[in-house]
Amino acid sequence: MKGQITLTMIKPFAVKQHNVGQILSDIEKAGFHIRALKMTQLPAEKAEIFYAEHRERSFFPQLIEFMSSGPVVVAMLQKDNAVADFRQLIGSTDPSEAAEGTIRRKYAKDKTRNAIHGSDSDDSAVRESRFFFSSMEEFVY
Ligand code: RTP
Ligand code: MG
Repeated sequence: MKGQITLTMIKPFAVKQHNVGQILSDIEKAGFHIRALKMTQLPAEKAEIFYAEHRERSFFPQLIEFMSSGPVVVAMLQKDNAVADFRQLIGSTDPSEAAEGTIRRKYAKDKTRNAIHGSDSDDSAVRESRFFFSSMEEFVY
């Protein structure tokens, strides 16, 4: 399974803009199988754990405030070469630098309100998937 999994979150701004359906559609059309899916809201303490690697960065407080500001839609996705292919589908962190047709180019507002998260490695994908989902919430169909 490792190498075939990535974890995504549709971030609060995109959820509030009612872009969940279109973003999930883009993801499925790009060949990703939705293995698990839920809507939830992260308390700040949980967002701090999820983004712990950025704890020392200047943007960390802003990131945590934003990520806990409203509901997120979380999905565990399956595809060959999932992590790299998904980061290509979503585009650069800063949407003004994201390629035409990418999810961030289409739905993001700025570097904080950048619409969507994608795991940065296979190890992160497994850790992040376990953070949100139990094995009973995971499906191959
Ligand atoms: P993500 O983890 O959310 O998928 O984003 P990413 O890999 O493209 O970017 P990462 O370096 O992991 O940063 C996590 C989130 O922090 C915010 N950020 N702000 N102001 C800044 O310079 C800055 N740098 C990063 C972004 O919202 C980014 O998604
Ligand atoms: Mg990241």
